[in-house]
Amino acid sequence: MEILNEISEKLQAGSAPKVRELVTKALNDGISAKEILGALIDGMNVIGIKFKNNEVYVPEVLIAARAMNAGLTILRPILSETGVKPIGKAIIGTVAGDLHDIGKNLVRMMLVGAGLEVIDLGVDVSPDKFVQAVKENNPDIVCMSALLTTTMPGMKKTIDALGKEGLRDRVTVMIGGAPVTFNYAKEIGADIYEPDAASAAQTARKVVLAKN
Ligand code: B1M
Repeated sequence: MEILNEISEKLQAGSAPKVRELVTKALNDGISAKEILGALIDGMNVIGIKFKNNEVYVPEVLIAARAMNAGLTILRPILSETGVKPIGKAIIGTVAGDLHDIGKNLVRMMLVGAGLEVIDLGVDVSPDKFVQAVKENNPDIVCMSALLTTTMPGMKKTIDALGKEGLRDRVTVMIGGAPVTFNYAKEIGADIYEPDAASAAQTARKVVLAKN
């Protein structure tokens, strides 16, 4: 669909107002929020490849990320629509030292869409902060996101910190993010690895329904 290509292109060009306008138009034209989300992710992927190849630099990536967030803000209420009482609780955050939050925000939205109450701790979340949030909120699931190979160890540190405080058995730990793998999850003692936001939400729903 032409408009989906246009959304992807405007995101790559970093035009938040245009992305906002086109996302609204696409919704009004009856295109599903899921398809529009696909176009936004496609655009961000192109930026990711260009960033890797030094064809674009941090400022361009930041303005593309801002345009992505402009689109996501419009899709959020639709993707999160449930209208029912939460089936369980999750806390989510990007681990210490890591400021990437687009994927984490997507997972958060999809979790809400899957019927969970979500407490978002934001980015650069230390193991202590995760532990404190588990003590305060008693969630069913702790969700951690990492986009840098250098920050992935923060996931293990958080799992270890939960263990130290005697909280590990109370929560299911789910991890994800571009460099994270199933094997890494196994290695550090996480319960679940999911590669994308939709699978993360589906699995979280299954887990909390089985628990509650
Ligand atoms: Co960053 N960055 N970045 N960056 N950045 C990457 C990750 C990188 C792969 C780019 C590259 O070199 N090709 C590279 C990491 C290399 C590595 O570690 N191996 C990199 C680097 C190096 C850096 C800096 C160090 C650059 C610098 O300053 N020299 C720096 C670090 C800053 C820091 O965090 N301390 C940095 C900075 C930035 C920006 C600030 C400019 C910006 C972030 C803006 C923001 O998030 N608000 C940025 C961006 C945007 C990217 C890329 C281009 C795109 C990431 C993204 O948002 N993707 C990225 C390249 C890439 O990934 N192709 C790159 C879209 C998003 C939807 O996907 O987050 O993967 P993603 O989420 C997916 C899945 O992974 C999954 O679901 C989502 C989709 O369904 N998922 C989960 C995510 N979390 C999950 C949790 C789950 C389950 C699934 O369960 C709990």
